[in-house]
Amino acid sequence: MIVKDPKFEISAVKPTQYPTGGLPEIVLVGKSNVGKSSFINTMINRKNLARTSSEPGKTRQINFYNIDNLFYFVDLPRVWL
Ligand SMILES: Nc1nc2c(ncn2[C@@H]2O[C@H](COP(=O)(O)OP(=O)(O)O)[C@@H](O)[C@H]2O)c(=O)[nH]1
Ligand SMILES: [Mg+2]
Repeated sequence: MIVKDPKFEISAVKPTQYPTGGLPEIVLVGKSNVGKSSFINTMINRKNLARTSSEPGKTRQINFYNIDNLFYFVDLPRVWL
C-alpha cells in the first residue's frame, strides 16, 4: 500500500467528535499491548504516527487517522475480551 499523506485527525472522546465525511473505517480492536498501534504504523509505513507504548492502557480516546482521504484507521483504547 502506498500512503502519501496519513494524518492524525482527531482524538475523540464522544460520538459528536467522530469524523462525518463518510469515509470507510478500519478499526483496530484488542487488548492492551498486542500491537494495534504498531499495526497501523506498519501498514502506513510511518514510525510512530499512531503512538505506541510498552505501557498498557495508554490510549484512552478513539484516535482517527485519515489515510490519504481514502479511509480511516481507527485506534481504539483497550477492551477487555
Ligand atoms: N516483539 C514484538 N513487539 C511488538 C510487535 N508489535 C508491537 N510490539 C511492541 O509491543 C508494545 C505494544 O505495542 P502497541 O502497538 O503500542 O500496542 P497497542 O496497545 O495494542 O496499541 C510496544 O512496545 C511495541 O513496540 C511485534 O510484532 N513484535
Ligand atoms: Mg495503542
